[in-house]
Amino acid sequence: MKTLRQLLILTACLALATATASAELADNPGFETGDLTDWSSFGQGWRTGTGDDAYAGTYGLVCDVLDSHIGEEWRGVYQSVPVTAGLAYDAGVYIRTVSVDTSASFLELQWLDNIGGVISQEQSASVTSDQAFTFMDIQSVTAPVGAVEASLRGVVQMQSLPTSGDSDFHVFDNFTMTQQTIPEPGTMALLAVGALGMALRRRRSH
Ligand SMILES: [Ca+2]
Ligand SMILES: [Ca+2]
Repeated sequence: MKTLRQLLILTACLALATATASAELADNPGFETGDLTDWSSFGQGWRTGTGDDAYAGTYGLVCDVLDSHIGEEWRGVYQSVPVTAGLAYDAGVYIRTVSVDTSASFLELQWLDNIGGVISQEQSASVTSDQAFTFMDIQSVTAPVGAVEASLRGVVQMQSLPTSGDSDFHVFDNFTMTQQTIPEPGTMALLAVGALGMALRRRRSH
């Protein structure tokens, strides 16, 4: 009976660890409010779209890069999520691009200290040509010493003004930011199997 109790406790721990791993830190990550609730933006061209502009749900976030956007090199959307220094995180977003010629987009994570200063930053690969919705990610990065928040950001860079009437479009949906668990669920499962094996062997030898 002791073995069964141990197994139940380990199973409960495992379930808890798994639940923690999947907790989404970002609010309104898929823009299903139909607007930029919980997000801030800089630069021109941001709006929500429907239909092909949604990877999931009804809405996605679009940045129009128009031939009228003179001098608007950098645009972005961002929100801050709480982090713990020393713990590892995964971040990502689905990006779709249409008619991209003179602009690029990527996912960015900025680690912020307790007065909002940027300690360091990480970026995904850059999208520089047209693609269907593709998961662009920053995997397994550790919050540095002093970090209390991460700014989760979708960034668009207009390298030069589009030629007349040839706008570029960058579409973002399903941002995600999650904390990796310590120990990871796989490790917990191995521990559980090991403990069960030892308990069974002990019982058999008696
Ligand atoms: Ca969505
Ligand atoms: Ca274009």
